[in-house]
Amino acid sequence: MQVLLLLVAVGLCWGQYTPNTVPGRTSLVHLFEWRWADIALECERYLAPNGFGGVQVSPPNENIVVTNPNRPWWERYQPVSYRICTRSGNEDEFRDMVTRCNNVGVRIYVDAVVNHMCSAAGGTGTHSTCGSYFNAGNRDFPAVPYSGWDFNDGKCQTASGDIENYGDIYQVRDCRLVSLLDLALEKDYVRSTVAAYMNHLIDIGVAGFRIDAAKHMWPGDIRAFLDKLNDLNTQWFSAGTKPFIYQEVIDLGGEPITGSEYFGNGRVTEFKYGAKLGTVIRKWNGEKMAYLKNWGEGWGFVPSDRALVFVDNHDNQRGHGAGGSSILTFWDARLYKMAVGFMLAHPYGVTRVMSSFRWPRYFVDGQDVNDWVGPPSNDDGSIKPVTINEDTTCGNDWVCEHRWRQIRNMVIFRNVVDGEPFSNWWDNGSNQVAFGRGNKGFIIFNNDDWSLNVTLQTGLPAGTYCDVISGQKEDGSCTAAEVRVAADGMASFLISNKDEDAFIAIHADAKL
Ligand code: AAO
Repeated sequence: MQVLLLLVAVGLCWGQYTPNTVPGRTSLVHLFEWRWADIALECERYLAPNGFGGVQVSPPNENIVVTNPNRPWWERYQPVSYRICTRSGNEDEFRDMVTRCNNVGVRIYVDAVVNHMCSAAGGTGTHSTCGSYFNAGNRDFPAVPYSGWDFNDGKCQTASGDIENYGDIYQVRDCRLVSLLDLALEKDYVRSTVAAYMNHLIDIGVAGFRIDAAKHMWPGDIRAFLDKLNDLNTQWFSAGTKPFIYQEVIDLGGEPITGSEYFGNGRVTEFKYGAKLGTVIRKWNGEKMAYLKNWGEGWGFVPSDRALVFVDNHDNQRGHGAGGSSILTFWDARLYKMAVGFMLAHPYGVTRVMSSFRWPRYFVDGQDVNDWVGPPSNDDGSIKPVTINEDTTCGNDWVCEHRWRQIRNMVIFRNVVDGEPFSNWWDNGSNQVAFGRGNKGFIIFNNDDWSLNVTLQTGLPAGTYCDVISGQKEDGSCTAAEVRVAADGMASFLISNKDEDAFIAIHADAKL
């Protein structure tokens, strides 16, 4: 018992499992490919006032410039150095963003691409976002510096030098992921260099890291560089706080490498979550929302306190990575809002909301041939700013799902019900389901092809509540549907299957 308590205490101090958000804020948003200047503004004008906990930013370190195809989004996953210098902005702009976001209580999480450098076929020259010279063929990255000694070429046993079989754990860790030069993280020099890069970001004030391609690194090697990390900057975090760590490990089952191998380092991305939720909401494979009663560990997911979850991410929204065609995205807005609403209402995991840019999706034989298209940009390749329309949506082809009323209000819902138990589950045996979060919130979905008309126990105190999906409470009155909860907690719900949004959510702060 004492040992257990000690472990719990140590775990709390490590903090790599907790997102280090300010109290009462729970969700992260991935502002994919945004400029630092726009993120700083968004923290102040939108994320803080609406209770967002933090932002996952695109990789901030210098990357290769790819011109064939023309400036794909994925060039940012091919590092050339650890200088803070990308299409999103330079180090001054990055610092300004971190400071301004932290000052309004919104945290910044960096996507750390430390498994590899650019492709073996990356060529040589100064075609990098800051003009640093490199020679991929010679494994020479003087701006770090890394040289031939620092890569796994000698260790990988495949003929191509690339990962050829995900069933072989040695290939997956020691060979090149899609030809990306694989760093030798067993070397103390490489570990220290990676840690120095991350410490630079920690000192600037970031709250944690997404560890890209964690599956392709040995868990012990990740541990080794994490052990070298500083505590977070005490200008915004209490002394002794460790960075939040979530590792990108795609484990859909069926491969020898599992997410659980990485629990010692921090959380892991639970890819089953979005893949399964998409299947259920699409009603594929005979799935029904009624089956969501034991959502979470009951579906074979990692423990809730080790999971980082999302409906879609920057890869699987365009057919990269894993998850397949069941993944819901902004392209399927009606179902997407339901899925994100369910995720944000449900207590499982730390939740991340996706915020995308629109691209000219074009399918040929079921494959999106434009899956590479980069962020909205000008002719010179610079990323276009995120403009804000009068109706609060975004311009310049930024989708801004996080600004959709239904999604933004569910981010607030999750904050209001934080710590409350999953309660009062109801289902009709089909695709009409409802559940509460203690006496703080209640949500009900109709994903059947007929109307829902039911009276249920909400667990909420008596009163009139404003539905935060069809509208919200503004200046004490409700812009949308109202729900009357009786003295015994019961309330009646009517949801047509033809409604624009076939779900209703109410919570303590939406009481009139
Ligand atoms: C680009 C080009 C490549 C070129 C390369 C170098 O597309 O053709 O060779 O440059 O010139 C991103 C892009 C890549 C891009 C790369 C570098 O997505 O297209 O390559 O930047 O510019 C694996 C990894 C996972 C990775 C994912 C994309 O495990 O870590 O692939 N995600 C991260 C980032 C991602 C980034 C990188 C890593 C690299 O989020 O944006 O790449 O920094 C299986 C495995 C998965 C594996 C997938 C895809 O999944 O389990 O681990 O993900 O395959 O290869 C079923 C199975 C499921 C399986 C899936 C697909 O669903 O259940 O397990 O099928 O087969």
